[in-house]
Amino acid sequence: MVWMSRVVYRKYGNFVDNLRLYVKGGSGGMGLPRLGGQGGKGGDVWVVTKEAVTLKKVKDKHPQKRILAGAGVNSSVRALKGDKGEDQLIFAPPGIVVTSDDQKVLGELNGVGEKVLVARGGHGGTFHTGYLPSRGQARHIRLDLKLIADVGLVGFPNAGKSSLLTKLSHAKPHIASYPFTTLRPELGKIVYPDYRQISMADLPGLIEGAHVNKGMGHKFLKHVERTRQLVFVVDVCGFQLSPKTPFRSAFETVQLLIKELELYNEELLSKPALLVVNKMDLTDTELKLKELLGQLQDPEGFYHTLPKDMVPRHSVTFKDVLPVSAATGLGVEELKTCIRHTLEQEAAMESKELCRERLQALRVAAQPPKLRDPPVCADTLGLTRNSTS
Ligand SMILES: Nc1nc2c(ncn2[C@@H]2O[C@H](COP(=O)(O)OP(=O)(O)OP(=O)(O)O)[C@@H](O)[C@H]2O)c(=O)[nH]1
Ligand SMILES: [Mg+2]
Repeated sequence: MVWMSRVVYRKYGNFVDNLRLYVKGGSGGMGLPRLGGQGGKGGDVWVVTKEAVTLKKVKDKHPQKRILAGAGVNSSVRALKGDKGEDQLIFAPPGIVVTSDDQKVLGELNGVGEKVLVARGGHGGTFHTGYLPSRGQARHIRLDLKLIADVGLVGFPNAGKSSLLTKLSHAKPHIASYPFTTLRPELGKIVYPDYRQISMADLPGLIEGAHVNKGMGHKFLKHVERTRQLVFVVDVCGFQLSPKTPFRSAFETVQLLIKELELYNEELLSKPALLVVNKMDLTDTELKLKELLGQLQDPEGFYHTLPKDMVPRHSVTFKDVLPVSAATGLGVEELKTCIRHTLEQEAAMESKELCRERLQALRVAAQPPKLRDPPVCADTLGLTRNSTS
């Protein structure tokens, strides 16, 4: 057991999903009062996204976690205008959020080649500054990695999330019969016969009390914040972490998952969600499934089995409930189709909404300018409403 926990620690230790760095722009160069020379500007520090980079690599490249851009060159008789100091580029993986220590979001970099300025270089000395340069901006920044997947798998440990990902995609996550096999998010791609691809993220299992730091799934929930669909995976036979913890039925695990998501960020519950009831190859599962479906019809009627503080404030209406078996492949094709269908439905709704918004904006823009000005704002609203009705 000791050996196993060491392996587990080593594997987890390799995954870095956030990093705090000290960044400083270069100081400007001195001006030359005698000849009116201007010092060079200090170099800037940028975060730039690049393929095949991980935060672990960034950490290894900058063990001191200090990144300083070059100073601007002083003005001299040979070169009255000093050269700019060297910029520093921090290469990071796409899907990164850059924040400052005061929680201000400096940028969200989703695609390859996007960049954000994190520390500005100081100005070179000029006539206006008495030929004295200014210092570069210095601060701490935080890089937070959020995987960009279309679909996120959420479930208790051992529910079969990784087994499902293996069945649906070419990903090869580790699968085992003990809880917390998955220790870091894994990405897989579902490829359809017409070559349409949908990416899916398998996350470490959540447990009851994850919001108070039990287990480790909670800290990974940020990775589902950007997914467009959630797939809840539950073991039809229920879950028990250890003999000391209560047994939870499939219905209870669904509710506890909803509660944990709610406690993390209520907005997650507004995403379209599917419920996968796994391990349908085991015996007596039809009966258990029937019971679960009945309970889901009227969840409030069964809340009394949950601890009071774990009763969800919101109920989730699943787009579909799919009985599957990751072991035998039962229902896996239906799940594949359903995931795609739900995503496409959502995309169609989003584009309709977008069209409506653009049309609205066009109509407002077409109004005579006087009506669009702030003092007659209420009228404008009135007119806009009339024009849509
Ligand atoms: N009988 C049966 N066993 C399954 C099925 N799906 C998964 N299992 C088994 O359940 C155990 C857990 O499967 P995993 O895929 O590792 O579960 P997980 O949800 O990824 O678990 P964590 O990574 O710990 O959160 C393994 O022993 C699997 O072989 C299924 O459909 N039927
Ligand atoms: Mg797993």
